[in-house]
Amino acid sequence: VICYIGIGSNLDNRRKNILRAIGLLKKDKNIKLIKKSRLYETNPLAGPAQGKYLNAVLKIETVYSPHTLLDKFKAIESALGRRSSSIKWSARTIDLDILFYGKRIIKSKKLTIPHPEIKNRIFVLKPLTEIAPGLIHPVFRKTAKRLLKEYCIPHKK
Ligand code: PH2
Ligand code: MG
Ligand code: MG
Repeated sequence: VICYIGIGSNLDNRRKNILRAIGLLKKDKNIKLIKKSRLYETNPLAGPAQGKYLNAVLKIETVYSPHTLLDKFKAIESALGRRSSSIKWSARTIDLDILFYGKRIIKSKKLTIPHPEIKNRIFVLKPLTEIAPGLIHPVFRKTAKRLLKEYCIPHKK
């Protein structure tokens, strides 16, 4: 199954954290890295005051189920020293989010796919459009490029 993954870091050596996470993903025989966007430096969106992020989006292929993939990502996050915080959207050494899992729409206690915040997050839409401009969001039925364009619409006078 083709999946798109959001990756971000705003603590310690951000670039190193992201490269290490990608290295661990590549090591997994059940995950194939197909494409990766550039790294983007982005202002923190939501949450308490915190430093800027580096963000990227990856295209992978995997045979893991969505929940197994989530568990693998959590294992990589803790291997890279991510501390669990009670504060929502606080600073983190590494964050791996499943954005899309094929065309599947999933709503479980642990997992909402597509990721519910995609359309509100420039730090996802920009790198996603770089690597997959024509990718269609299975809920909104719009391409990544279109969602990026709609993120900020000029207002008529
Ligand atoms: N992740 C968040 C909250 N805010 N802001 C930026 N720029 N990049 C992120 O990856 C990010 C965020 C929660 O996961
Ligand atoms: Mg996140
Ligand atoms: Mg996350």
